Amino acid sequence: MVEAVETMDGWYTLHDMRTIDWTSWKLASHQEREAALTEFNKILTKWEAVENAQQGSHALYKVVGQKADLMFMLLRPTMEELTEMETELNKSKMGDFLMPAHSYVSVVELAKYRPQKDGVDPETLPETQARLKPILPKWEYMSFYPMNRRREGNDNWYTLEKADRGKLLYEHSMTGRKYAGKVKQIITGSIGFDDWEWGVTLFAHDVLELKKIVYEMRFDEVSSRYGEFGYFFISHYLDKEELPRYFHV
Ligand code: 76R
Repeated sequence: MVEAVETMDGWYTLHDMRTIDWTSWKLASHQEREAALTEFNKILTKWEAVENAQQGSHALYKVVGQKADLMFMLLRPTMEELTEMETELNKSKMGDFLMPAHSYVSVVELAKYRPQKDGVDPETLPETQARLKPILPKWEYMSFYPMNRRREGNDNWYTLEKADRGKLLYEHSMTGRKYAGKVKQIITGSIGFDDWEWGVTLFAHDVLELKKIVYEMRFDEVSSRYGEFGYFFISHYLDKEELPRYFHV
């Protein structure tokens, strides 16, 4: 039996994708639409206060293509809070127009593959804590996709020795570093929570960098031999101030 890897787990994460019921929205009265927007704005302002107090984070993106219209990425210290946020949204007036398109539940994850330095548990370091409880960068573009590690014949991630997995992930991280400042990644673990093993959330200023990093990583052994990928949501940032224009009909 090979040794598992210890994970460091941070904030719980919900990717909540919605399709807007534009037909109902257009049929609603001007007053109803205004009231829905005002209340929605209030909810977002409340979430901003939580983020400013570093008790969670959130971001709202517009999905390109027909998979959804909006993608909320929500992070909180407990899973219960995520349910509360989802329910609050559903009960709000705007909720009447936000049809579920997809969702993904996970938790921010870092793996302890690297040997401990000077006997210091990396989880106690402030930089680790900041990565486990990330304030989302709100860069222009966000891509979300789930993935698995393969277990097929000779390509079985889960029968590899821990040191070998660590080496492959180290090589992978070297590819990642080339994109410093261009792509920010948040890896969330979803084993036991959702249908795939990890969620990958990438942020970029230039959307093409998202294609470039994912393509380049396909050639890293950890992806070429052991990576299995789900579906992709590609989206661009929706600022709170932009909401009246976005919802204007
Ligand atoms: O501890 C660390 O975070 C640094 C080393 C590192 C690990 C352990 C690292 C660095 N990653 C790690 C783990 Mn990653 N990552 C992905 C994807 O599309 C694809 O091919 C893969 C999707 C991207 C784009 C990406 C980016 N990484 C993981 C894991 C968990 C593995 C496990 O336990 O089996 C997954 C699923 C995963 C996937 N990774 C980096 C990046 C980038 C940009 C870095 C460099 C970060 C930096 O050092 O600044």
